[in-house]
Amino acid sequence: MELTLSAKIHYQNTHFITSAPDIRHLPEDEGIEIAFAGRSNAGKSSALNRLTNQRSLAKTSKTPGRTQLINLFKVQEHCHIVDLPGYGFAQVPIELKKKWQKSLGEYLQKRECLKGLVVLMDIRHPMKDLDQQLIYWAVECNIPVQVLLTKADKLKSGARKAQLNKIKKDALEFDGNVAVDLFSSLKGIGVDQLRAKLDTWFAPAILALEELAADASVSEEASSEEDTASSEDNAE
Ligand SMILES: Nc1nc2c(ncn2[C@@H]2O[C@H](COP(=O)(O)OP(=O)(O)OP(=O)(O)O)[C@@H](O)[C@H]2O)c(=O)[nH]1
Ligand SMILES: [Mg+2]
Repeated sequence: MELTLSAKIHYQNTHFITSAPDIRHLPEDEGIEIAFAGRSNAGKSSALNRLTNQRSLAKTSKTPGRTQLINLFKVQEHCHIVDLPGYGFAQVPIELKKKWQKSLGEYLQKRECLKGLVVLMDIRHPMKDLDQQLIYWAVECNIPVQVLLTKADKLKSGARKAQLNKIKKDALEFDGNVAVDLFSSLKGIGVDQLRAKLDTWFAPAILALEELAADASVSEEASSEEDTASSEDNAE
């Protein structure tokens, strides 16, 4: 079931919280977290900046492997986004690669608050081994996946559609909750759709907060009624 929100999430309010060298150093496992993952240079940081309408919330770079730390951002109370370090960067020593793969697997399996994974792939080089591995892990852990075919502006409209259809078909192989969409940070393609998807993933946290607020105002009303009743009693 998809939840709809009465209150809008303002992605432009997103702000940086902390950088962690590995998942053990992330803050408390609470609320709802959505992770952005993908190969180095796939366009993760650019997508985050576009999503939040901020020029330099996440650092972008022409040199692959720029984001080496796990960066945590807060969208609003109990709603977080994580920018994971890019994988598949050729110049990284094999030992480091293995260590990172291990901790990525651990993060997906153990982080209870992780409720959605956005996997970004350059539309011209999608579904590499590590992309597939990551999606398999997420499906196994029942985490919904949104694949974004980034830099869609690099292909002409016909080739773009053909690639989207091909990858949508490939994604059926995972036999899980795996959606595929086009994306371009440069041209703004797919941005509203991405916000709508994140809204549905964040919805349980927002609804829980709304319920808490409603409960608080009901109990406040009840106590003010009691106050009025007792002052009437006193007046008698
Ligand atoms: N044409 C085009 N270029 C893009 C787009 N998104 C990102 N780029 C370029 O791709 C390069 C890498 O973008 P980043 O957003 O830094 O990629 P990243 O996935 O965060 O990279 P790492 O942090 O190194 O893993 C930069 O030169 C961006 O300007 C896009 O939508 N269209
Ligand atoms: Mg980055």
